[in-house]
Amino acid sequence: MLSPVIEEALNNQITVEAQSSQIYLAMASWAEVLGFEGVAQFMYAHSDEERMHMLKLVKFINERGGHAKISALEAPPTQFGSFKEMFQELFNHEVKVSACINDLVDICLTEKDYATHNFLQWYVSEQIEEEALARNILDKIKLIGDDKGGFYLFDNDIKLLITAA
Ligand code: OFO
Repeated sequence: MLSPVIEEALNNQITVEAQSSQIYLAMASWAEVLGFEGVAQFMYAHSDEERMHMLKLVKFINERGGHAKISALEAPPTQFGSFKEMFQELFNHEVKVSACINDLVDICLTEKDYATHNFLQWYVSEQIEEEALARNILDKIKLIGDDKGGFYLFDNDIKLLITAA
């Protein structure tokens, strides 16, 4: 059984994951309109992954006798400046999500909810991977600079980084 404090904290995380999915979907659409098919595919896949993170929470809350609540989301931006800015925003966003997960883990320890603590370890590992991936992509973009040919190759190569959700 979930305590009301844990249930509320997990419900807040549902919104965080859903919001991430929404932001990445907006990024995918922006990249697609600009004709960057690889970046668009990568971001569509990333958006799906975040939805999967959200669903995992929904199932967990309901299985543990709570009620997963689905709330309204903020509209994400429609323009992201440059790809460097877009990936910087993605990285910053993932850092914020990691902080939310860490806070959640902390609440579990205070509440002595070791089952939820155990469940959240998957998210802790996922955040390490996602931050590393975003940092890696940003480093590549910084290397490319204004080189259009480099960007063409990058758009092609980024498809290789798509992981199965
Ligand atoms: Fe990339 O954030 Fe989910 O967990």
